[in-house]
Amino acid sequence: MTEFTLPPLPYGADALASRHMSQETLEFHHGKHHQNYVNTLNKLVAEHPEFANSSLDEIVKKSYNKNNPVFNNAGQHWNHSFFWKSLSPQGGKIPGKLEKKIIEDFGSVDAFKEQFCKAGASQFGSGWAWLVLTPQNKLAISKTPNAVNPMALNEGKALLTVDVWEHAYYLDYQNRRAAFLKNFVDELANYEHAESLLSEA
Ligand code: MN3
Repeated sequence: MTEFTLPPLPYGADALASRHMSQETLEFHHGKHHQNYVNTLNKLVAEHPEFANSSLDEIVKKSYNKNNPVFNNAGQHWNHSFFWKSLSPQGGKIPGKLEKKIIEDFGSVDAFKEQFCKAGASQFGSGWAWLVLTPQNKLAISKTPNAVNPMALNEGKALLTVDVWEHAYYLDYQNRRAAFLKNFVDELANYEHAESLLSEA
């Protein structure tokens, strides 16, 4: 049977503190919240043999709108694993190829950042904002509630995400989600990783 594990952070827990995501936030978010989704997913998969021996991607797709407890934990495991890769201690710098595509599809880098932040700010309650490459090969912004992601919705390939649930920012920003999102696009976002996914597509 597939046993899912918590992926280690791709940087130290204190590596983003100078970019306004504290060690305490990362330790709780990764070590407690994400670990809990992994543990619950393993327990649920053991109880639902139809998901045994499936990859995480397959479980996300098969359980969406079919088995909410499995989907919620599989989706959150997928989304958080992707979120850690969407952050970087050298974040905020947009490499050339991605910048060119952003300007083509949004008009300007500022317009992209504005739309991305607006999506995150307007997601009521918990959820995610995404930069996606659509099947038509266009960049697009998406927002999803709770554990939902672009793969479950068949919206295209996720390039970048930010968690807008309060546990992602409350210790550092209290209720100021807009300030957290602005800091994400300017200081934290791993655009190098987004560009590498764009190149693979
Ligand atoms: Mn979270």
